[in-house]
Formats: sequence, C-alpha cells, structure tokens
Amino acid sequence: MRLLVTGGAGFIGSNFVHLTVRERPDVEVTVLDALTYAGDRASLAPVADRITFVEGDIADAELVDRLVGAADLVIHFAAESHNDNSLSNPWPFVQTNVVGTYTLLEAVRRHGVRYHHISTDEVYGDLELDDPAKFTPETPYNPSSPYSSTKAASDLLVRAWVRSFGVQATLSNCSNNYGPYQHVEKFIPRQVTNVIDGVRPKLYGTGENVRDWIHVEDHNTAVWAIVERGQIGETYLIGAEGEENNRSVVELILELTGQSSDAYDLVSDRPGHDMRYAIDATRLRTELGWEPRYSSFRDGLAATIDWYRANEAWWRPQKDATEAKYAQLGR
Ligand code: NAD
Ligand code: TDX
Repeated sequence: MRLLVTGGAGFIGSNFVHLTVRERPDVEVTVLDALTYAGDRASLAPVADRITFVEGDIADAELVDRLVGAADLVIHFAAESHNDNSLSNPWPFVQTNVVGTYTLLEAVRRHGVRYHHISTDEVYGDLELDDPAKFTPETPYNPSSPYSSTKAASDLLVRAWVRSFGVQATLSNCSNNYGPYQHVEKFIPRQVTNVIDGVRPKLYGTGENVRDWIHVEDHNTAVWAIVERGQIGETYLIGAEGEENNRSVVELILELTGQSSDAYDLVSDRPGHDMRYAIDATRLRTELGWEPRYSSFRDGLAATIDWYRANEAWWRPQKDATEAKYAQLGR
C-alpha cells in the first residue's frame, strides 16, 4: 500500500511515520512536508532510508496532484498547530489549514484516493470545569481561536467533500498529545526544557485550565484503527481519559525532575484561553476495539522527560528563538 503522509516532519506526523515503519513494513511511506519552523527532518532521521521525503507545500496544487495520484491513501497531519502563534499572526493558519486542506481534497477527489483527516478537539470550543459533559461527535462546533476555527473550517470542507462529491474520507478529532519530538513551543516540552535549563516553568493565568492528555503513540494507533476499520464519512473522537489541570502537570514535571513542587511562575494568560477539553472516546473503543497502550500519564510523562534529556541536540536549536517569542508576549 502506498501512503502519503502530510506534515510527517512535525510532532505527531513523525511519530506516525516511525510507528508505521516499525509495525507495518508492507506500507510504502512518502512524506510531504514544507519544513516550516515546526518541521524538522531530524525527526525522521531514524527512518530516513525507509521512506521517501518530499519538501513542499500542501497548497501547491500541481505537486499535490502528482503525489496524491501516486498514492492509495492520504493521511493529512500538516497544519499550523500552535494557538499562541495564531493569535500573533492568523494568516498562515488560514492558508495552510484551510487552503491546504482544500487543495488535498480536490486532489483526492480527482484521483479517487482514500483520505483521513487529522483534527483537534478544539473545534468544539471549551467546557466549564464543573461540567460533567465531555465532547462527543454530536457536540456542536464552537471554536475559539484562529487556530481552532481554521481546523473547524477544514473539517467542514472534508464533510462537504464526502457528501457532495463522494470522497472516501474519515475524520478524527484528538485531545492534547505529548511525547517525543514535540516542539518546545508547546506546554509540556517548554516546561521540561525550562527545568533542564534551570528556568522556572510558566503557567498561564491561574493554571486551572484542564487538558485531556494522550500519548502521541496512542493517537497514532487510533488513527490506524480508523483508517482500517472506520466508516467512510464518520468522525471519531480520540482520547484516553487523561484530564489534568495545567498546574498539576507542572507539579508532576517538577516532582519527576527532583524540584520543589512550587518552583513555577504564574504569567499573563492567553487571550480567549479555553478552560477545559474532555473527550468521550466510547465509539473508538466499542466500535473499533481500540485501547491505549499508555495507561499511566505519570509513566508516559517520565519517559518523555527522559527523551528530552537524551535528545538535547534535537530541541536545543529551537529553544532560544521560541523563548524570545514568548518574552515579547510577556509569557
Ligand atoms: P506540528 O506543528 O508539530 O507539525 C506540523 C507539520 O506540518 C510540520 O512538520 C510543518 O513543517 C508541516 N507543515 C506546516 N504547514 C505546511 C504546509 N503548508 N505544507 C506542508 N507541510 C506543512 O503539529 P502537530 O502537533 O504534529 O499536529 C499535527 C496535526 O495534528 C495537526 O493537524 C493538528 O491540528 C493535529 N492535532 C494536534 C494535537 C496536538 O496536541 N499537538 C492534538 C490534536 C490534533
Ligand atoms: O508556557 C505555557 N504555559 C501554559 O500554561 C504554554 C505554552 C501553555 N500553557 C497552557 C495553555 C493550555 O491551557 O497549557 C495548555 C496547553 O497549551 P499548548 O501546549 O499550547 O496546547 P493547546 O493550546 O491546548 O493546543 C494543543 O492541543 C490541541 C495543540 O497545540 C493543538 O495543536 C491541538 O489541536
């Protein structure tokens, strides 16, 4: 089977390629990635001789047409993915997340190629801290940020291309991922690398916001389950019962690194900061028989901290520029 992975040099995409090469040797993988600030060929170095890498933009219609025409399946991870960046400069989010997805959809429509769309739980907006509800596939879309609104727009394009043109697509909306190869702009790697550098972790606002954490490998095994056993046109929510507030995540990082649990700073809040995300993944478990491999957030986080300690050469080149951006925002 010939698989085209977009965004395969990013965090989740590179982990997906590693998993696929390791566990599905029959799959021929081509990665299409523009190598933005968030993409790094070094993330694919361990599998470089097992895949084909193409540097290019998902909004380049000619290139996309050629690559999609040579594939049996497209899995679309590429995106502008960071909420804080989307508040500073929304345009690349509209271009990549909306126009880029449109370009891929037109190509899979022309070539009749199976397509899987990777999205986020942030399309549903947020929940109150004391709300017993979780997101389900029936929750109305209500995105808050330029990032989540462009992801929501891309999801709606996929649904329309399924209904209007019969495109063979599935969608998944996953909660917050953690694990190796995540850019140091994101919450967990930022705090872990801060602690390694002797800098105090930085919590936005009061630190009460809740995210539903899932190990990136569990996201990716769920994507394979949906691609292989999911129903065309359907949306699957991916999550692993990992609700934690940001303060408790920072306290756990401090504990696991031998620091005092109050050695963090509260900084100014993100504008429009979503309070809580929570996923009901019943359908994935009951319909598709998926189960996460990482049952303990504590163990997964400890392994992730070990990975950042052992792979400083991978993240160090990004660290200063990332912190300079945050310094400008006062965060
Ligand atoms: P990331 O920012 O780490 O990686 C994105 C990758 O896409 C990079 O390699 C980048 O170079 C590439 N890219 C960006 N614009 C491109 C373009 N125009 N053409 C080709 N390549 C381009 O992101 P991530 O965290 O790995 O997220 C991957 C996907 O998963 C995204 O669609 C995101 O919305 C979704 N998602 C992420 C999370 C999370 O917690 N990180 C959770 C749910 C869903
Ligand atoms: O330094 C920080 N301090 C802090 O308190 C950073 C960078 C973040 N935070 C907070 C904001 C959020 O409540 O931590 C939480 C997680 O922040 P991010 O890592 O920026 O993730 P989030 O905004 O929740 O979005 C992530 O999950 C859903 C991904 O970046 C998205 O791509 C995905 O769709």
